[in-house]
Amino acid sequence: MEFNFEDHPHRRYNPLTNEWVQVSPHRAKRPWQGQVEKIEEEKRPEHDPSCYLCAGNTRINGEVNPQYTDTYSFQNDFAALLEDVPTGEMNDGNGLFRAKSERGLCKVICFSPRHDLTIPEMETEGIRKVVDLWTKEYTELGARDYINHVQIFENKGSVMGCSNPHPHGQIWAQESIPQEPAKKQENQKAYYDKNGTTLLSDYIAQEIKQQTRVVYENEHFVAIVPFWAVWPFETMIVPKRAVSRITDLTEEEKDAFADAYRSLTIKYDNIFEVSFPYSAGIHQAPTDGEDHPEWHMHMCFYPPLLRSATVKKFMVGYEMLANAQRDITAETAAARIREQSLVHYKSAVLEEEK
Ligand code: H2U
Repeated sequence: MEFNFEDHPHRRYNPLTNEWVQVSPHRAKRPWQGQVEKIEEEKRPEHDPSCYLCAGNTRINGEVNPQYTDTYSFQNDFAALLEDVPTGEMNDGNGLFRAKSERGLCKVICFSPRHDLTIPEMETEGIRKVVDLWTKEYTELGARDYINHVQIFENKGSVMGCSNPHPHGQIWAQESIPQEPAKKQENQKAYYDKNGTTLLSDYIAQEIKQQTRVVYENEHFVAIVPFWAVWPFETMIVPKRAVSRITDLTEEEKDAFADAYRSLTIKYDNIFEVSFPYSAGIHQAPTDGEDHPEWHMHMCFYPPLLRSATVKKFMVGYEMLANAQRDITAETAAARIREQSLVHYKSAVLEEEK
């Protein structure tokens, strides 16, 4: 019997994080007798008077949101990071009890005044305005001399802990470079120093040639299920040019970014005909005043759903105690995403009803 990646258990390597994932494709063939039902999604109004993020409404702390027409950002009223923190450090000497003060700030980014929309239901022009706001925030927050990292992210869906269905994301900006981007920085730097090219430009060149894990592509961006994906439908949107940070994208590339973000999330929603939950975020160069040619920015999507609108993957047991693990291969997941229409299932229904 000869080994093949489609049928036999194996491990895959993630060169960005220097971590491994256990892949068990043979398990995906086991019978499934659990739920497969669709869920009824509540119909939301365009403006909800009780929503803290809608235009003109009063937030919990009494501040009133302006009558914004596109995007709107504000400092998180319950920020996890604070600017005004005295500097302090603790180290017991042999490194067993270490702690360090951390300064930073958190913002909330409203994607649209429309309470009833999500990114895949917005027009590309509207999403482009979100990209523009991310660019502005990265620039302004990163310009503060003590801010060395700006983490842009979106939690979509209550299953991901999102507290409000109004389309929004967050930004946490801070002194230290957090662990995930720090790992990626180290590995990208080692690769760049050795090869003189970014790890991701060499990687996506091969992905584009092979096409097996590509789920969407336009002139400037490619969306792929990475070879080393952990979450069942994990993807990554990567600019084709080696761009270190969002502020280095050309106007045309920003349009292409918005298009890729929209197209990928439409396909996601169409898989189970449900608003597909995920945590997504941009990994890019730190704002520490250095050039960072090794960094190739990318946006990661980590959706928890596995088999249906309600059956999600749990990162428990072996994953918690030993190693990340997945059943369906990245190639099978990619084929499933790729085959989805670029017309959102809700607008397809509307078209049919006409
Ligand atoms: P999440 O739904 O992704 O948790 O984001 C909503 C954020 O909005 C959350 O971090 C903030 C919460 O602290 N928020 C305010 O800053 N002001 C409010 O009036 C309500 C919610």
